Amino acid sequence: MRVLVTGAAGFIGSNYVRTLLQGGYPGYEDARVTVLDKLSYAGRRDNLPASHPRLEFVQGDICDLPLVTEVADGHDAVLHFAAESHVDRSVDSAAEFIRTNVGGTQTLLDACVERGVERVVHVSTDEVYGSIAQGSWTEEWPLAPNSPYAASKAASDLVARSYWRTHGVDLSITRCSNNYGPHQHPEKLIPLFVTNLLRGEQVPLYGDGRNVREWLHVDDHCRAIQLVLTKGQAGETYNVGGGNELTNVDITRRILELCGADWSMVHRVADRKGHDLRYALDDSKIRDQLGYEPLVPFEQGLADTVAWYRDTPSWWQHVTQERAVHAGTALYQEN
Ligand code: NAD
Ligand code: TDX
Repeated sequence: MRVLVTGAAGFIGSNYVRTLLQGGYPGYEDARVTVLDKLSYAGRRDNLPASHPRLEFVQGDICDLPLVTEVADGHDAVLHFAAESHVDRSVDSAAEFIRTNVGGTQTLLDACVERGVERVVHVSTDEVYGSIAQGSWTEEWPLAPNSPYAASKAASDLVARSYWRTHGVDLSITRCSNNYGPHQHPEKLIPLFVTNLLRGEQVPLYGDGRNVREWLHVDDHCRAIQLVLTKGQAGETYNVGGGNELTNVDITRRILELCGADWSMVHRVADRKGHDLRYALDDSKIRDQLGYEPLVPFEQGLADTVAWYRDTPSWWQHVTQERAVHAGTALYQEN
């Protein structure tokens, strides 16, 4: 078994590959992995083992058709994580999101068709459904993305679906809620707040902080992706949720407590443009059909994540310095 994993120098893909190489997915203990990653600002080679007998790392762009076609050759399955993933950056500038998330997905799938890859999982997000005031989204819910990031992911989902319908690619799509865990770039809420507090700095809470997100540990997301890879049906989409629904004020309080800080460390800043109020998934399909259930208790997962950032400053210190250059733009304007 040979698996090609795109974007696995990033947060979620690297978690998947590390677990796979550690023998964490039954039946895949001997699987060989090729990682294709551009190493954008979000990708880090050191998120993966420096060398491993079952790992090959290729630095390259999923939009580069000759390269992707060559790399795809001989693989049984493709797991497609590579994307521009941060909403605020897409508000600043959308072009790279459309290029990578839409064009890159189309290019990758052309390569899969050309090289006869047998199985593809396209990793997507709950944000494609928009925002929901009450209740939760099933997979049949209409797509109504609000940010350029979410729109680019929705477009890529439709491109992916079309390669199943048109070219007969055995492809499934996953749509997961907000992930948290180690190795997440400090531009996202949890690692940003934790690393700011560890440096004795305030945390920037957008707007009134009443926006709701459903937080799922990255280990649970990756196990769900493995289930979809091995048991999912072609042409089907699977929501992956079951995390904890919390307002941003609630999660901020928990992070403050774990970092030994209080509310005086919160800096209210201008709201994100087009800020989605609430995400909530109905994930009964993957539970009932594939036997998924999240295993990491939220309190434990969050405490472990804070501990990882506390114990691994060498991983994030230089990244937060880069972010400081970005701060001072519209992203962190005061109310
Ligand atoms: P990330 O930003 O941490 O990692 C993205 C990776 O893709 C990086 O290693 C980057 O170098 C690589 N990449 C970017 N552009 C590329 C290109 N053109 N060619 C090759 N590689 C490229 O993202 P993440 O949080 O790990 O998210 C992974 C996937 O999961 C994305 O598709 C995202 O939409 C989806 N997702 C994320 C979350 C979340 O909470 N983070 C939730 C649901 C779904
Ligand atoms: O500094 C901040 N202050 C703040 O209040 C940041 C970075 C975020 N927020 C708010 C905005 C959101 O309501 O916190 C919430 C979470 O923000 P992000 O961590 O940026 O995540 P979100 O926008 O919800 O999107 C995430 O989940 C779905 C991922 O980044 C996406 O890749 C994934 O698809």
